[in-house]
Amino acid sequence: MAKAKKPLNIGMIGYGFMGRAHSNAWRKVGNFFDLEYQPVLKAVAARNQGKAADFAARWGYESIESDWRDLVARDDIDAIDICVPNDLHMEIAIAAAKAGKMVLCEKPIARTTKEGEKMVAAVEKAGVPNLVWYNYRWIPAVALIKQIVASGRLGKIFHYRANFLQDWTISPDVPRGGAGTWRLDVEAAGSGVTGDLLAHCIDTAMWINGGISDLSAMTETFVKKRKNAETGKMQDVGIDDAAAVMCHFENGSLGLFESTRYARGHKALYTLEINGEKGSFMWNLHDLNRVSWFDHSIEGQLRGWSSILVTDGEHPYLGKWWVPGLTIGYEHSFVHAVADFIEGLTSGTPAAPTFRDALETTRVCDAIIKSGRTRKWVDVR
Ligand code: SOE
Repeated sequence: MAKAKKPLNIGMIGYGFMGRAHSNAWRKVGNFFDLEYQPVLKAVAARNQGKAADFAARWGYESIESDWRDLVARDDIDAIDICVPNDLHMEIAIAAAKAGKMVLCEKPIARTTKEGEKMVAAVEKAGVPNLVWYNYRWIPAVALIKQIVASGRLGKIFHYRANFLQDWTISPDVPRGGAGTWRLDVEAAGSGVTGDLLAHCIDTAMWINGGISDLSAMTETFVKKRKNAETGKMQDVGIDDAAAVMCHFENGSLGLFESTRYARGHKALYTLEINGEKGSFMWNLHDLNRVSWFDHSIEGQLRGWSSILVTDGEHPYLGKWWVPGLTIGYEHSFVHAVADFIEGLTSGTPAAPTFRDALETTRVCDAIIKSGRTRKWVDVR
């Protein structure tokens, strides 16, 4: 008979796109991974009671709260999952840590490095487990790249490049503020594509290729005024619509990054490539189960790019799913995040990225915004 699992009571704050992605992960993880703890969807907090009740009914939360503070104060909650706009991350995370809760926070950790530093201090002072949901790390093909690069198989690394391209804000009618479109409100988001999209590329890049020392960035705001979703009045736009960055990594390699919401035709195209002395990898989100691999050690005539379908039991996480050859999707990255987080509770080795790890990404994002404004190279530290 399967061993009884300890409950891990989850308090979710927010019910948007990420609230759904995380709730799905909390629900599924125990069906596929053998873990000491079983997540229990205890409560969801949101200001709109009707929407919170609908969300709770759909995803199986036992109860609802209208104020996140009441959720944080509850004795029956072990972990707080923050799925609300960036301007609320700091206050909630600090309150949750003070209440002794584990804290999981949507990316980016905060609007600025300063806010992120306070969050890191709070969770570390309280000694509570913490995680930031940079979900693309948990795509098996990306995790495979990380493993092989870490093994030294690529030799010296020369280049890392990544793009994250979308096109959903081209229309000047998209408002500033509101559900989903809070990403266009600099007060709520902190920055535009830099914190929202480029942050994913930076997180994966530093995970695979190490820290970034200095950078030079070009940022642009194509639509300068948008309607405020609440007041209906036209307002200046404070976010970056597009960003292009060149940087040095601490290992001596060069980085190139681009993100935009103005690449017509691209909905969510995240691509990455790493080139080393002995080999290279390429990956893109639209073919997320595949990795292209070039191995220079193979004899000349047979040498070339090969395409690995990352679905074998020996590939990261895949042994927990179906049988070799059967693919998985975007949502599985969140399930893997939860599996690693819970595994970390048992092993005592915290899953990454912790708040401290994710703070480094925000530090780089802040340097990008600064460089875009000043048109100068910026040291990250
Ligand atoms: C923006 O459209 C967005 O939803 C980001 O907020 C997510 O982090 C990214 O994974 C997909 O695009």
